[in-house]
Amino acid sequence: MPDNRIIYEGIIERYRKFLPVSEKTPIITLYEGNTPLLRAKNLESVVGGNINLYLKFEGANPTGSFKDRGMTMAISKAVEEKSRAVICASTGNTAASAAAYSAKAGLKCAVIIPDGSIALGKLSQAMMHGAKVIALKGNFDDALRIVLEITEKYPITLVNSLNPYRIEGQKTAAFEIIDFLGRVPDYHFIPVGNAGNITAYWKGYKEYCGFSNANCEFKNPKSEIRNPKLPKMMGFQAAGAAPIVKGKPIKNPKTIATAIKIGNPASWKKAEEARDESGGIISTVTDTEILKAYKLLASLEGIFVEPASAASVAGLIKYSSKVHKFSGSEVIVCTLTGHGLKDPDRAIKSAVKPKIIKQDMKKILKEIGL
Ligand code: AN7
Repeated sequence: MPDNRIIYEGIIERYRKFLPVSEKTPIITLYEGNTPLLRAKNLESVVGGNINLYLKFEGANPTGSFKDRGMTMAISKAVEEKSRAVICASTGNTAASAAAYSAKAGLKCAVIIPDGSIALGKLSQAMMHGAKVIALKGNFDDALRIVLEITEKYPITLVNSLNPYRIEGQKTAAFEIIDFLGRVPDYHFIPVGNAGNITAYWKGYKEYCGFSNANCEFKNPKSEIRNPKLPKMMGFQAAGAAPIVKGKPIKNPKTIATAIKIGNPASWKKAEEARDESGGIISTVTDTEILKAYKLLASLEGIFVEPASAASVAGLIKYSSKVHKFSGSEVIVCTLTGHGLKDPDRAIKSAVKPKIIKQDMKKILKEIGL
């Protein structure tokens, strides 16, 4: 009899050697990570050149975004450190993830969200998981400032990406890409909001390839890696919320991609380091470009993402049409950060509405085009 038992493991168990955990760390997991890295042949022809395009679909995580990788670490460490409560400011996905992992761990969870600026799916998740949801009159940057003030003065654990365990967990996405491809990509395109994720991927690529800091025991763990050169990190902000590109905080950030509607990113400096060390760029994409990529992903690749997630693909399309013609057989990865069901309003606004028809087969067939 073949042994067909399915083994589930989260990112902590899978990459324990690379993470700051010990036998004493209780592992709070929803089996996050191990997300699909999909070859995107149909989009390759839109981008042009002879590229090999892969999409890292982080919407396949348990709460529907990449935040789960960092949250399993942050919540596990909070429990290990005997914390009783956690708090975050959030454009929605961090809140949904913190609420879910806190529910699993039995921790009290408070989330501060910008009133009116978070997608319905995310809000419903935070509410259903029993978090204390506070809608702040203000934007994300105001919420983060207040949360930092609270965590300085009161015994409550910060689970925003300023919590270093979040970055540690999120770096595992880069590990998975190397494990799947057997090499590092040439380019990595990624949306940038608070800039935690670009920071995490860059750390992950460096550590896994043995270009690591002194703490990493693993030197060249993958001798079969054919291309140890590290990828260029290509970050994209929404044009109306692009503080890193503009070189100054944006007071009133504006974009339909509410997840990345952030005017003063927490990991600003680290994102610039990732850009500069890798020889990459941080640039902008307009809402129109984001929505175009959002629709292409759904219609050409069968992948439904939320608008912010499409910033990576929008960035790739823009870069390849305006800046750099890919000519060789470059390996390119785009991270798709969150699931399309997070923001049903935007989807319904972006597509053709269903037609209402009486119970008449002929009319129905005509409408289908048969
Ligand atoms: C789908 O949930 O900041 O550059 O509070 O939800 O690491 O901030 C979300 C960010 C991209 C940007 N795509 O990542 C939050 C929050 C999606 C996101 C980003 C976010 P970072």
